[in-house]
Amino acid sequence: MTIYKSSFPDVALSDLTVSQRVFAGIDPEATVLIDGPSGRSLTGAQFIGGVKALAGGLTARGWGAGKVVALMAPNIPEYCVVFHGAAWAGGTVTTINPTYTAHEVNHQLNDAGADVLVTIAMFAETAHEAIKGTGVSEIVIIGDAPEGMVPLASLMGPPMVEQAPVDLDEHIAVLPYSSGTTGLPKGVMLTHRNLVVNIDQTLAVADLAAGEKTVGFLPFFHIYGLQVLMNIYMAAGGGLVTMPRFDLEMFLNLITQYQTPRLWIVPPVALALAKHPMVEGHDLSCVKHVNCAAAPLSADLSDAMGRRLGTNAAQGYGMTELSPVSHVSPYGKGKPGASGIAIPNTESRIVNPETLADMPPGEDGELWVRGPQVMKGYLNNPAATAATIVEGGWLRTGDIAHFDADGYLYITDRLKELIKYKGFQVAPAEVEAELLTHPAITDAAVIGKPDSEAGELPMAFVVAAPGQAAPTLDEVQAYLETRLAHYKQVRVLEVVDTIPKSASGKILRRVLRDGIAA
Ligand code: AYL
Repeated sequence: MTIYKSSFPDVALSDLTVSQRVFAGIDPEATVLIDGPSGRSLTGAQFIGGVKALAGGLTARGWGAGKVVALMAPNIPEYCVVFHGAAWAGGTVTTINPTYTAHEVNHQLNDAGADVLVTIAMFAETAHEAIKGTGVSEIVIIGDAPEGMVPLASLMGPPMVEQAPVDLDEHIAVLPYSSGTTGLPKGVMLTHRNLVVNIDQTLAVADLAAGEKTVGFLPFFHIYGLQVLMNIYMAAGGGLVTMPRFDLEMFLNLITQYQTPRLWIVPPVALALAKHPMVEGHDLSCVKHVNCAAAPLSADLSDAMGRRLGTNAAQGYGMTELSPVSHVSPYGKGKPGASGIAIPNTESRIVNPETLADMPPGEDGELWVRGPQVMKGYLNNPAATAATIVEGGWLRTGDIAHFDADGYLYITDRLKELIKYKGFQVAPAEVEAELLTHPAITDAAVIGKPDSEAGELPMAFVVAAPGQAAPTLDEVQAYLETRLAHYKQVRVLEVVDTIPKSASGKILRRVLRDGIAA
């Protein structure tokens, strides 16, 4: 067995909950949360006070310890109050993409066993539709609530002074969704231990300074925004300027307004920073370090962005199932095309996915990772958990990679089905299942088609039902619109006679991928 160990000394496991850990890094007097568009802000004391008051109110309403709070909101300061309010009360938060259709929200509410749904007025209608047939009886609205819904402000009760007791290794603090290596999106069970150790592992390397501010546009419902921006950055004493949705001009303005030294981005934003003419009109000399993660960033693009900003362009690597960080590029030490080096307490292997033999150094194989940040498992899915976390506690990432002589990780391919559209996960199995409900489609397969802007585009191969004409791309899109969020939409369609499958009936995605590359 060839094990690549982190070059950093281990960090000790701390016995704090995620909220206790984040609060420990916060200066009560400092401005810690700022709503980008309006400038409305919270000090550390206001933030922590809000969390404790909400924890009190959630507990009084029976939505505290042991309950599941579904949080479906854009990035606004209250997002962080609700997340930590539920955690402080001993609950579990499942994070829902606010652009989801009612159909998708309904599925996640049921799968996660949600007890209450917190959202904003803009999504009240979707929420109302989505809770039908679920365990959610009430909808809580951040801001002014429509008739029949509960305003978040009304839940601000007498504060819960102490953290509700939880088992750090067993209690699920957050339940984001990820499709992992195969199949439908699954609830990823992350414990307080997972989240807290990943904060400490990352901060041991990241060298963040208290009092810095960054612009937080990466959605908090995804593990990148949730952990890296919200928890890790705030635990380091940083201030978050939140943006409810990405807008390049506002992003650039906020960077200069708050003199942001570091940015956390995804590849499509790297492309904009490297190429978009709008960047010319802004003085971004305050930016010293840019971390890009969640999807591949080519050495060329990383170089182009670094040159234009006059900064070090670096990558991090990880996945939801890793809380999410396993590899980062320390400050000023990004290597073009590389995804970083292992953070403390983290071991890696590069394994031949068929024979399970370790590959010789420098050669490509499947990346396996072991460390205290590995998830507890997939919710209600022991089979998927067992296929992903194998003997010895190794997590099979489904990514193809190698290490160079300096211990830098290079992700070169993806073994798993997952499609990344602008850094967002699209599970082919989910899109296929929806396509198969279309009356004129008898079989379907979905793969990612390489695209310079989005990274990959969901591309569907469909077989027409006997005696029927296959639907056009427009028809497929109109059909999927009410079922799937925009980013999962089929962007390319090919009608075929059959879908290539193995003897056991598995779609041969590689054959389809090779076919479009030819
Ligand atoms: P999920 N290069 C190539 N592919 C990547 C990279 C990268 N740097 N980072 C992530 N991926 C892909 O759960 C890879 O296929 O988490 C991986 O299995 O939505 C998958 O994305 C995981 O997708 C960090 C470190 C954020 C990690 C993250 C979260 C990644 C997104 C910040 O510093």
